[in-house]
Amino acid sequence: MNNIQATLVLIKPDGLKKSLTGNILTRLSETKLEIVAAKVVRVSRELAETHYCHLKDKPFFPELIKYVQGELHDRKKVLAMIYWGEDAINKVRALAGATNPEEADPTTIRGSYGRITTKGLYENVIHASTNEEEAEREIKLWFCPDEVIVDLYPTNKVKKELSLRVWA
Ligand code: IDP
Ligand code: MG
Repeated sequence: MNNIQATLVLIKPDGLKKSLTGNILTRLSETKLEIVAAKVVRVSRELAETHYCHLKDKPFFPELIKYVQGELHDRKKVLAMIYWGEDAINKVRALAGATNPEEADPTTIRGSYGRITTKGLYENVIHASTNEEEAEREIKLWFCPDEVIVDLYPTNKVKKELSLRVWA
């Protein structure tokens, strides 16, 4: 009981291109989890490759990197969010459905909206962390501590001389 977790959710470029953001957020709201961070991200190659580093030896890796960077959908962005609350990781994974959209239960997000491309890539509209270790790695990769409204992991304070862009 009381297994409070955080999980990274990405609405991938196909989800954005298909105008599924509203539907997906509505589905995710069934979990009663809280959104504690959200932003639109233009995904660099480095971010894409680091996020999917566990798949770097797979034949579909180059296509996967293009996919998450939005090069297959002319939508060079993803919506990145952190969902937080009781059993967040499994709750979101259950709603997302299986990795292969053809094997995913048709009532899940991937089962409803995903497809397999002619090149064999699973376009499955959403990413969700699979376990606590992966969630921590991914959240730290996609978000800085100050972008999250709750304290998830220990932080350090560093003094840096920064050159920031501000509104003119
Ligand atoms: P997950 O997204 O369900 O956690 P992962 O194994 O982490 O699945 O794979 C990351 C992404 O790579 C998947 O969401 C999907 O877009 C793609 N992918 C995974 N396995 C395959 C495959 O066997 N063929 C084609 N694409 C795949
Ligand atoms: Mg995964």
